[in-house]
Amino acid sequence: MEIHFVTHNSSKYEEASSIAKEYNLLIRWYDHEYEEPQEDSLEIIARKSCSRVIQEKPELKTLNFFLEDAGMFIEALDGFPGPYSSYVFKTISNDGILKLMEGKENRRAYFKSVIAFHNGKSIETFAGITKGSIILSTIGDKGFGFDPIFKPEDNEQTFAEMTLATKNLYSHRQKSLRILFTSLTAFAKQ
Ligand code: ITT
Repeated sequence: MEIHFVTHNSSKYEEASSIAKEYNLLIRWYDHEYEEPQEDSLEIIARKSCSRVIQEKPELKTLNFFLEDAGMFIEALDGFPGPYSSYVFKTISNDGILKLMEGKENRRAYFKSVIAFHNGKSIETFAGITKGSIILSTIGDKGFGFDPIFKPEDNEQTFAEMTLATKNLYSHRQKSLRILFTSLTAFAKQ
């Protein structure tokens, strides 16, 4: 089965590709930058983005593909930036988040990943969550996005200190991807 991952983010593709190999699946990178609809829920954003990319790239209509929308939700900021993570990262980035968190004792946060998979006919969504905390200053130079300020629960390292293989043991994305890949391999065995 040929599966395409529509994303403009090469790090996301590398994480997904590495996990896919564990399931004997090969996923292809479909590099396409699309504008995200602004909505309150990642599920709705992912579904609407699927419909949007099909309109922009009609060849996707008959292909098996998925895309993913992720966000970081900070408890002390009532879930901000959440579904607005992309815009917030582009504008105030990690330093801006650390400023907003100055003096906050509650550092709890979680990452959520929602995959929307299009099987040529319909769209299904799969989600994964990883809880953790926002540290006091950036640490690490691997990964991307908010990785240098996020430390998953029960771990001494931030995502940005981890190798790709280690991040793939803890991340929100590996959780949603594993649900998708498990369902695809179960389907292929039928
Ligand atoms: P797409 O082309 O797949 O949309 P993107 O980088 O725009 O790639 P998202 O919209 O899903 O990805 O991500 C929203 C923001 O959250 C974005 O700024 C990312 O850098 C950040 N983010 C997403 N996943 C992350 C992760 O695993 N670690 C750190 N930051 C992450």
